[in-house]
Amino acid sequence: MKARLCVLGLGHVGLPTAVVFASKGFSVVGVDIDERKVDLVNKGISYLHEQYLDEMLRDAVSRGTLKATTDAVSAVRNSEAVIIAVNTPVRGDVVDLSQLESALEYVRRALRVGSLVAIESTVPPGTTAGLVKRTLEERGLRAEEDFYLAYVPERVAPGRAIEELLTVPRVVGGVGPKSTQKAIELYSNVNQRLYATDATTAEFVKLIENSFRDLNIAFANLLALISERLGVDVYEAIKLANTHPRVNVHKPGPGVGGPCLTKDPYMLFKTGKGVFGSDIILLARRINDYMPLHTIKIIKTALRENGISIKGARIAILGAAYKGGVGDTRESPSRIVVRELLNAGADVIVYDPYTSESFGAKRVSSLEEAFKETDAVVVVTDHPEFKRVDLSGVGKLMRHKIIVDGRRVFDPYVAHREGFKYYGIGFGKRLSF
Ligand code: SAJ
Repeated sequence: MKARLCVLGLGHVGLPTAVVFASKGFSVVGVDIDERKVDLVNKGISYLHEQYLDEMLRDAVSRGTLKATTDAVSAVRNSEAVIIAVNTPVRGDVVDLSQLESALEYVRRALRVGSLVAIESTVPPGTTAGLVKRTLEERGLRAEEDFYLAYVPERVAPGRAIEELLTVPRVVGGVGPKSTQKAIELYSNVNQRLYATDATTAEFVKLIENSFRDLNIAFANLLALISERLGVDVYEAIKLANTHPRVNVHKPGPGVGGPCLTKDPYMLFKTGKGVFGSDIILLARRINDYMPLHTIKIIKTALRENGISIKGARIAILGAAYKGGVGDTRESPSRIVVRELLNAGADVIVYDPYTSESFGAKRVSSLEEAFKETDAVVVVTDHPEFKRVDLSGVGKLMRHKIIVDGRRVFDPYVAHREGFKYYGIGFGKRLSF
């Protein structure tokens, strides 16, 4: 018989995690303070847009392997393993661990002897071996003797959570060797590629991963700005640089969004504050935060060069989501682009096939409507649907054929051939209009 497992926090990480363990025969109880989420889960309905999640959730609930509740204490009391996947937001300089602390309070009260507690929420290095262990030991139980404690960072990208939970390697760091072993035993039921370490290293690894990506994208964005000055195409330059076997520059774009890359680097910065060179993390954040504003600059240049006043110009934004293929709009650069254009008096419309969010601008529900009578189309999100747009068709609908491509979803030369005035982030070449 597989262990009884409880997952505290039914968010973007917790819900797919609960479903995946339930699909492997565990008896899982998911806990959330949000009654709406609990009700939906118990009805077998997912509130997240995740591939495979709907069917797997329905199946787990109908087979009785997954239940949801708001009663954390009973759920913990009846479980041999507890996974904590609550939010740990960062606001300015402050890491808000209040949700983790309240989850720990329930666990502290109800933890069974011999149980495993695995933390998946992103936390400052040292938290599991420090605050978490201290809190759980308050009742007199000892980690490594009476219970086991490990940090197991989540690595799921929203939209591909199920697939990534099953296939992306995981790092498992216990507060001692027995805890690491117990956590490996649990997670090996859903994932075969597990790497053992200690809890603090695992916490550090999580911050390294997202900060590395943020720094790499910031470098790509810097190269885009330099390319515009040089008169070259940054995509071509990066593609060629990446033919070097030891180079892997990411893609530039109109900004970095989502809940992870916009937050975790600040946690790493705080951890390394005062260490020589740690400012590089903040500088990368600043570059990435600047990119939506740079996009506005390009839009303004495009309009000016074509004799169009931004006041009243009809501008279509393709994409509200923070990245391609998902409807998630958390920290999306699109919000900033829309806000700045509305402030400048433009008539802004937003089209996103994955979400109805439009950040206060008008929303349209088809590509045709987005292109119709517009002065400029701005690509903010690299949704696959945008890459398939037939430019010759939609071009006929526009008032002015101007494209500002933030994600290189269109080939500049094809657009040019179709009579568009093409502007792109990092596209410094001047195609003769
Ligand atoms: N982006 C670029 N250029 C790129 C890649 C991404 O501008 O070359 C932008 C995206 O458009 C998006 C933002 O960066 O706005 C973040 O997207 P993402 O695909 O890098 O990542 P997330 O935030 O969806 O998920 C990340 C992942 N981390 C890494 O790839 C190192 C995921 O594996 C983590 O589980 C997740 O953070 C998390 O929860 O921490």
